[in-house]
Amino acid sequence: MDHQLGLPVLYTFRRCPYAMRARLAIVAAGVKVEVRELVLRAKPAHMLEISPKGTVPVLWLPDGTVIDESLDVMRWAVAQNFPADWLTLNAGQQQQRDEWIALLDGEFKRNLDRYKYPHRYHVKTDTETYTCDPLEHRAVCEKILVQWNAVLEQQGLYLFGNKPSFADYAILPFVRQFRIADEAWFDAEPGFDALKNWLDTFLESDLLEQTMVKLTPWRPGDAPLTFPG
Ligand SMILES: N[C@@H](CCC(=O)N[C@@H](CS)C(=O)NCC(=O)O)C(=O)O
Repeated sequence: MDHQLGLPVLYTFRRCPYAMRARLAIVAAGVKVEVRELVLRAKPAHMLEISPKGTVPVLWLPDGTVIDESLDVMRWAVAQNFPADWLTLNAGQQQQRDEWIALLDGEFKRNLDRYKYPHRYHVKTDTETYTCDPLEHRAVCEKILVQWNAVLEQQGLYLFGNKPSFADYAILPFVRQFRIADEAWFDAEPGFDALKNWLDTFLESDLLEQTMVKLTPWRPGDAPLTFPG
């Protein structure tokens, strides 16, 4: 189970937006890790041992430190080597970044889940019946996206101007997921031009391609794999 390559070990799941933001920062920073892809319904015992809450991503450093929040993995990666093409944010921008990420991880994600998987939120008991309406939740996400669209109209390609930053890559995997929930609707929706341009730039990027490499789920005893490969 140990660090055979002397590299940090990353437990990850390809399509998870939290794991994606961690991998985006790792690739952008030019850092190498040993990667262990998993399936959520069969998490490796070792991952659960070091991080009992059982969410991905989990980064396990050679000194035994465990980092099991995606934003902390991003922070760790950029602290190793700040990505050359990312914008360094001033104090005001950092505050704005933190507010946007809190909005994304809170209200946006809560409503995104109810838009994508309404059946998980229906309640039917003897005393209560609640049917989750996905379109109500889509509308909440849409209002938030309207705000970011307005920012992007002002700023250019990215949230803080023409260079990407931590905020863009913390947020974009979730906007991608929002689009995937109903691509035809999203693509036809008027008034999102700046946001669509931001998302398209991301979807077409080499960075995303490297981040989304397909891996076979890891099993104990497998030969270690590096990421990026
Ligand atoms: N706050 C955590 C959330 C991570 C998270 O919820 N990841 C999901 C996958 S997208 C997960 O592992 N869920 C556990 C499960 O579905 O069993 C973070 O930012 O790292």
